[in-house]
Amino acid sequence: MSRVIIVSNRLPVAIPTDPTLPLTGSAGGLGTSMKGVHETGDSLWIGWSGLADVDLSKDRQEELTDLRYATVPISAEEIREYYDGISNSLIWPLFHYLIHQLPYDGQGWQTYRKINQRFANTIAAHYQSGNAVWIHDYHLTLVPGMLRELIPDAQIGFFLHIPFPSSEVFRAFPWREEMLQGLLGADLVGFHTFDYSRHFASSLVRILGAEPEVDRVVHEGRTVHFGAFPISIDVTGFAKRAASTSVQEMVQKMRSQQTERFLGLGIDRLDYTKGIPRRLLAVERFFDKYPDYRGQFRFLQIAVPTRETSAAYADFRSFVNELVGRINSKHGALNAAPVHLLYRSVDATELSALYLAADLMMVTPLRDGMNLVAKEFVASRIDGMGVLMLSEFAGAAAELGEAILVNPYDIESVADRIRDCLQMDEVERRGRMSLLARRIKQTDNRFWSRSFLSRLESIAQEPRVPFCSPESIQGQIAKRESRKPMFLLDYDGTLIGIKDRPAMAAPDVDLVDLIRQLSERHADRFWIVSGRHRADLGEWFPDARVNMIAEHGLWVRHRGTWSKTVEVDASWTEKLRPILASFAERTPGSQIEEKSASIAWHYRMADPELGPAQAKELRLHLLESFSNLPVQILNGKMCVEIRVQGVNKGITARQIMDRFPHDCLIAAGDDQTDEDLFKTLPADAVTIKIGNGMTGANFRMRTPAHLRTLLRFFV
Ligand code: ADQ
Repeated sequence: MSRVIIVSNRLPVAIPTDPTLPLTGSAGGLGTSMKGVHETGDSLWIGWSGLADVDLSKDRQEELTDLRYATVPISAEEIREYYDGISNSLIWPLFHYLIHQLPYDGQGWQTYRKINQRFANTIAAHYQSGNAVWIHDYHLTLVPGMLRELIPDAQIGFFLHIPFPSSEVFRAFPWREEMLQGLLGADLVGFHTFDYSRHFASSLVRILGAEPEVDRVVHEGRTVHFGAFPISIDVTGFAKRAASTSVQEMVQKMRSQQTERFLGLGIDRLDYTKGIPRRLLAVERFFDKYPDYRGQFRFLQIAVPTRETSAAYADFRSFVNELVGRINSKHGALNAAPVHLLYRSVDATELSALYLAADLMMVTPLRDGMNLVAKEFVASRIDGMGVLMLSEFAGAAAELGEAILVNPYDIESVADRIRDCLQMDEVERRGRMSLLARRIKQTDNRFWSRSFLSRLESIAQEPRVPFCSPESIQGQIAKRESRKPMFLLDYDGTLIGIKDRPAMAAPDVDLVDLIRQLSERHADRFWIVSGRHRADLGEWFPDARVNMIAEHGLWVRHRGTWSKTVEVDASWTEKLRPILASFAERTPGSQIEEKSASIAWHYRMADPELGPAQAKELRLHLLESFSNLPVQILNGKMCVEIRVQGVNKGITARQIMDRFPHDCLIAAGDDQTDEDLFKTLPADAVTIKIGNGMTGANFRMRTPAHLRTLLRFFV
């Protein structure tokens, strides 16, 4: 595997301000999961040192370089805007669906942009050809796009550690287009679950008007892949640690000191997304409803303080304190408190011992990208015991279906589930835990990073057709010293932009003039090749010198005379008309268009997700019910067209090519029907795809305006 440049907001080490003190590890899901990649492979890790406005000593710098870390300096003021402001006060709550928590003054985007650019510049400075760059998380969403600008051929992966919210929520983000464009700079965008990936695709449709498939989208002439790569943990490491003497002794000690029969456990960063208050309210309700458990059950919450500079987090801490006080005074006794709260980090041994000592692990976030605590708990239960209660809103729920899944907002039901878990018989407990253990063993953290990186590498091997400028294509054609170029040009989306309604695509004065000049100059070698009805084309280009192929090849107009290329029976359109009419009725904004031997359903004006979904259904229905008809179903641009078999742009274009001598072929088109044409042309033809989308063409241009610039070289 090639050298990997790992990029995250923070380096995975805590660097003391005192240069004489040693580096220590830092807690957090990302660091733990990526450490393996860094320690075992050839990699460089780029991130902020964690120290604002501090110049690291020379020795410290050297120490970091030896560990293959490179730092990005960030000042205290920049941290306030980029990290506390945009990243943690805006993106974090929004992506966790806590939209009411967004600040009124969303300032700092300029700084977010500036720091992202600094990261991109630092990566570019360390980048060597063939490296894979793996950028992490919501602090750095613009970096893929910025790096793509600096190094167009770079292999760039991006992984989001938090949820990607529904497009209905994401659209509230003020810089939504810019963020999506930034992410699309990557070759591969990874999420924890398929749902997040689906939400991302839906935002691409609704916000950028893109046309993604289930796991990819063509953007700026590149295919950007996306999908689910559920993060995991070092499963064997946790199991080994759980079996160690030090952990086993600690568990014994904990158990011997425990006066209650059952221990419930919560381990989280003290973050408002983790559902700690509602979890405590559920514990309170549990004691209210089942008072026999007083003195029988103790709930221990370990909450490591986090983002302490933020006011939202400080207020949150005092709220949690109040709740614990209330529950303890209500359900406690002189010598016993049913809820125990520790604000601190625990070391690895303590963490494993706690996981093993707990009868019930409560992982009940309101939203969580994945939640590694749930997986760590399962990996630690080498005794096959313990019950995992898991929020439906944690990404981990998509994998850990044998846990007791709960809705953390339904406090009454969580209270009941606590009792169910404590009463669960040993057979069920062991059964569930063994299934969970099997599941996480198959996909540990090494599997996660390997599958992401190998996917990224395989994408890099795919052929790319990037956007070209008119000048560069002209340069290529000039090399052939052609005297008789032949032009085969599609109309809609190629010579003119796609319009909401087919009837609105009449040519502008400039285009009419350009076509006239090209037709005059190249005569029989200049052809418009369109799927349009011949009446439209004839009306728009009355000049008899303009040659054209209409209705996907069924009609040809040469020197002003229309002729049909083949006799076809189009009586089948009668059968299809009512079907298309019913889809048009059910899909507001869509409409039917009829031609001599085809019928089409256009959905450009329909809802951007409903239209494509209905199109899929229509295609399926047609395939299932009308497979005996002599027709072909075409996937046009925002349109499903059913046309007679044996007619296509390629077949007719071949006849034209054979008839009129030429020494170079130039063809351009924007949709699936033009791919038929590209396929039939010889390998040395200059084929040009206009816009995004998969293509077999050998060049790609951004818009019809770019193609027109190219054509002006030939008048
Ligand atoms: P986090 O929000 O940090 O991660 P999580 O996945 O639970 O959440 O990881 C927390 C890590 O910190 C775990 O390894 C846990 O053991 C450790 N930890 C938590 N509290 C601790 C304590 N008191 N003492 C010691 N260690 C403690 C983000 C996303 C998650 C996603 C991860 C990884 O929010 O949804 O799972 O990234 O992608």
